[in-house]
Amino acid sequence: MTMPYDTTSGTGVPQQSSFPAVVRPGSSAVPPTTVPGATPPSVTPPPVTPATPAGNPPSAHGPAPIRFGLCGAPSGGKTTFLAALSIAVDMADQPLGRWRITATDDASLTFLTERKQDLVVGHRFPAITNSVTQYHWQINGELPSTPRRLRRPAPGAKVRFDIDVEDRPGGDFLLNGAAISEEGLKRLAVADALVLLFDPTRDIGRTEGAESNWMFFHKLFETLKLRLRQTGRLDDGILPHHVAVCITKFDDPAVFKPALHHRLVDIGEDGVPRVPDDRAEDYFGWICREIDRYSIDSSTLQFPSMLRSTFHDDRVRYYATSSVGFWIGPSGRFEAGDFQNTQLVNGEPRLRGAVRPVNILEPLIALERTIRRESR
Ligand SMILES: Nc1nc2c(ncn2[C@@H]2O[C@H](COP(=O)(O)OP(=O)(O)OP(=O)(O)O)[C@@H](O)[C@H]2O)c(=O)[nH]1
Ligand SMILES: [Mg+2]
Repeated sequence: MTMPYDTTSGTGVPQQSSFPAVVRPGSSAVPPTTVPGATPPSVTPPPVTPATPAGNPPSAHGPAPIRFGLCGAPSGGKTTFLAALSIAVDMADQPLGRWRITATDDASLTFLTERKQDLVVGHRFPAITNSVTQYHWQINGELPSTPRRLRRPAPGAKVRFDIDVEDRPGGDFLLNGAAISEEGLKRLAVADALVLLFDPTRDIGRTEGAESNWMFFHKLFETLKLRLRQTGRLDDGILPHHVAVCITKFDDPAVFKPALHHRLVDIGEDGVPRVPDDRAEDYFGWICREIDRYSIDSSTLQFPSMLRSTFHDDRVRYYATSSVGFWIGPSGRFEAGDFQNTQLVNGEPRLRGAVRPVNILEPLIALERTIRRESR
């Protein structure tokens, strides 16, 4: 059972009912704590693997991989999302079930181990992505027991799926010139699922000339439609993908405080603040409308309707996600007055404490379950 978080009962959270201007660079409208004299951030570039042809051949060792297209603006949190995935897998427990992740090639192993180590030990975020890399991971899990009458998998059903995902610089999604190769576009067009990262901190307090999230998606979607139309796979003008819309950086005070104030956040039995699944679409609509109130153009407001006209309604799910999660202090539980898990160190955003991902593994499991169910 979850409880709506009550901001009126002396939790100590500062009142903040609407979005303030964002201070850039960095992601927080509320500048994080600065720790002087710390070491500079990691600049290790990601490993580069040669491109393999788009396609979804059945693996000799199991079911065909689920091809995910990961899309989002620069600094929107794509690489951190992938880096936090293995931590989310390690930490998963009831009600999500128990899960494991295994790299299936060297580049994916290097990313998994080095980026995880950066987050866990170095408290560092990944460096800006400047090249395209493909990653392949095998995910194994055991779903929690659920009553058969709900037509869900049998108690303790074992699940396995392989992820095939490409990480690229966010600027590529503007599709200026040949930013994404024909091969890359084909890969996105034939992907089973799209994971779309909407970064609210990009749109909050945006100034003239700064591109909104919408700019990184609208041309992409129209281009994918054209590609699929050319191959006869466009469905009544609608893209056939299953979609997880991840509204990122839920832990950022500029996002979290207004959401808390508007009673969109529940605290689960595990003590983790979340937007409940059945209110996540409302949360997205709300955040876009709130941002629009102070926006220099109408592109943020346009985002939800763009999704509605691009994808099948029943194939889109929404998640308030945080790759790094919330700070837990000496009390051992979430405190509304002290929750921020990032800080500035020598001008660079760094983690303050342990990574506790929120809704990072969940969208992938839900997409896999839906895709497998539909393919039966
Ligand atoms: N508060 C908060 N900040 C985050 C989170 N994830 C990422 N960030 C911040 O956003 C920055 C960019 O994250 P990346 O994962 O590198 O973003 P990206 O989409 O891969 O960016 P490009 O590689 O430039 O396309 C990080 O350096 C952090 O400062 C999160 O879960 N919470
Ligand atoms: Mg990146």
